[in-house]
Amino acid sequence: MLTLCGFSASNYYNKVKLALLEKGVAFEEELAWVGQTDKAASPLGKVPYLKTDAGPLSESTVLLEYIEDAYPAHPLMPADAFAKGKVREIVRYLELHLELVARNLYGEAFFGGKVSDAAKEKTGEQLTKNVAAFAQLVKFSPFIAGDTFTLADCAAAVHLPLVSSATKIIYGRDCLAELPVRDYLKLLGERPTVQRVNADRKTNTELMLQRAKG
Ligand SMILES: N[C@@H](CCC(=O)N[C@@H](CS)C(=O)NCC(=O)O)C(=O)O
Repeated sequence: MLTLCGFSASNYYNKVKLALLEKGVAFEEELAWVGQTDKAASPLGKVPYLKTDAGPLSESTVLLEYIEDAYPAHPLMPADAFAKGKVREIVRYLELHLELVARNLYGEAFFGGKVSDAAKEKTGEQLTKNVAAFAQLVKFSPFIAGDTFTLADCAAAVHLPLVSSATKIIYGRDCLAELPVRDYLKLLGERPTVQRVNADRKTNTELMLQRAKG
């Protein structure tokens, strides 16, 4: 049995949850807020982490690949080695070159903090460069890596909306505006799995905000 640990407001958590739902793999969810994680399971205290019969694993993309290897039915990866590499490439760009860079803005965009003008400028420059590179890789035909729903869509479904909204709030302009992200997310939103993830996210976000208020 698999237990996915973390909280449903987390986009990294939802990336893994979406893959499990898409594959139809049975799993349980265990609520673990940041600060209440099992350090033996996730040494950096980050969510998500996964408890498996063989032991725990951390890092969302490692979890995606583990689930793919352990449960090969309903594959979310192409069989061809090169096509698989292209899916991994998109996942990496999403995490490392879009999400992680845009995250510099989240303190001000979502959590009532302040980001310095210098940090905003540097982040903006990096995002402009990285989005142009990302645009060379993605297909949107209709899925992000081509005609089949893959792990790259699980990542895109959670990372792209946050990058869009953070840049809209901070710069007054969506850094992904040149890409057909809105239509793509609408298409993904027709999937019952994405609807479930989004519904749970809303409920859990309210809970998270209540907790923050004390
Ligand atoms: N590289 C990690 C990032 C996960 C991550 O940053 N999760 C956030 C919640 S959305 C978290 O646990 N933050 C607490 C921390 O970094 O200490 C992954 O892909 O799983």
